[in-house]
Amino acid sequence: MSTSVISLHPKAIEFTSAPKRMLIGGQWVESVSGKTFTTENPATGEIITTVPEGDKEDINRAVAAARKAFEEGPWPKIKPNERANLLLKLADLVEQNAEELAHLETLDNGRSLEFQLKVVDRVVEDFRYYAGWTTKINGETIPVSTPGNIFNYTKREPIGVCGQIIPWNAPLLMAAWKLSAPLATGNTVVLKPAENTPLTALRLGELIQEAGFPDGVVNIVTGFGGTVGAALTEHPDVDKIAFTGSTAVGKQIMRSAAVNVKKVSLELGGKSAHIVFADADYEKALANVANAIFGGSGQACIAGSRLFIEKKIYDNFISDLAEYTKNYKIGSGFDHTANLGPLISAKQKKSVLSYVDIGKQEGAEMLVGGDVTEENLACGYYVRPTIFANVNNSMRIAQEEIFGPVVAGMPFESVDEVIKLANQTKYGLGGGVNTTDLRKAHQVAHGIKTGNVWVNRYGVLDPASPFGGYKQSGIGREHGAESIDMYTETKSVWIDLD
Ligand code: TXE
Repeated sequence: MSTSVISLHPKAIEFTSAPKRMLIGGQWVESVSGKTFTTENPATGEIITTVPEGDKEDINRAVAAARKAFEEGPWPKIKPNERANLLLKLADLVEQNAEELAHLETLDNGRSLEFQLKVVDRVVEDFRYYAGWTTKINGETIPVSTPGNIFNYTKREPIGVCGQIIPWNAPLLMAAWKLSAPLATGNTVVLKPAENTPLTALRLGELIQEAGFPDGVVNIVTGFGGTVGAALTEHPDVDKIAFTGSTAVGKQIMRSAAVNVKKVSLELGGKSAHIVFADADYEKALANVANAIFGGSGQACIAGSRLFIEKKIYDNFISDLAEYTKNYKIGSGFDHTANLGPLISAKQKKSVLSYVDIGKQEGAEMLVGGDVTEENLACGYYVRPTIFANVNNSMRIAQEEIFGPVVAGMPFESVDEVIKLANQTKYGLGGGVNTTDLRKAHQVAHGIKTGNVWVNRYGVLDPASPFGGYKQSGIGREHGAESIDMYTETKSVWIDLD
């Protein structure tokens, strides 16, 4: 092993040394069936530990615990400032255990330790931000024109039991997003982590208990999407489902949620356009473009996977991008000299490489990339940063979410043309513009149909600013005040003062 590789944190070793259990009604339990499955390190293919394989019966128990906590436990009587204190305590505990959480995340998900440490900071921010909201969820008094002496006001009330299904590409961050706002607004939760990356959610469960959340307020059920995920979505006693994952599963969830007209919010896939104008700061744009697609090996819903470069600089820019990334060091997230980590699984690697083949068959030109050849990386799930030139916007590699380090480069000549090209997709999650011309920046920002647009710095996020997608990239917005709306019902109260 090279000396640049950081050793696993002792607390992460301890956490993974025993088979894990899941959290239901304040107890750490095995699955009802007793079945387990394994989670593996994508950098090596090695098994990390075993996790309970939940099923319908486990979901029934978790939903019952969440319902009880919502209706009868101390939770409904807890004052808003006490909810804030619990969230603040949790934030402190996450901060105190940042190293361990980051190590567990790199181990389970593959992305670099340096990145995961920054993610933990964002998780802390998220809990603190929504702790602040608990005491500010006001209703309104409404001057109605109804005949008589009527006083009308509104109240914001929690929805009830929320089923929160999260993916593997940002497991801890997504767990935080799916817990902070619903808990701040007084809901109870059943959280289902992705089967590939259950570890940080389970550790977070321990911290939730340590913070003092009442039993049943947060339940965590591990298992597969087709069983645990489907059971949660179909459950008649779940009031809301929030899901982050593929558009295909998002559609299925909408159908299943119809059983009892659950509230549904979805954050789905993307095929975001990243635009480079000739007037952009060239070096900064190169780094920005590379980071937007190769960060996390392209496994980001907002990945800047369609690259539009102004024709005047197209040839130079795309070949410089190829040069820039050719020397990326591929390696484990624990190797602090590596620039690009593994994909999540053998299945994901196969799928990404199949798109590389599709791109070639479609007639696009692969400038760099493809499979790794180094023997020491053979057991992990690595794919090189892959850059395609001569892409047509209607090709599959320009239209389908690859979720890997593959970018499709295309030239454009005018602002109107690039806005049109950027919008030719079923998705609408992110988009980026690199320019020093404020006018062009605003024109593109207004013209593209996406939930987020970044000018000169791709992918920045903050808990105060809404995040979500247009078109088939989703329904609803997480973060900011929009999440408060999403996790509350509005009640209108009418009082006849006569
Ligand atoms: O996602 P799934 P997968 C996209 C990306 C990727 C593709 C496949 O394009 O290549 O999806 O990844 C749970 N009912 N994104 O197969 O299946 C599942 O257990 C209820 C984009 O891993 O959508 C996991 O917890 N739940 C995305 C979660 O859904 C179900 C992030 C996501 O898994 C379910 C991940 C079902 N029937 C993948 N089936 C993003 N927007 O960031 C699965 N799940």
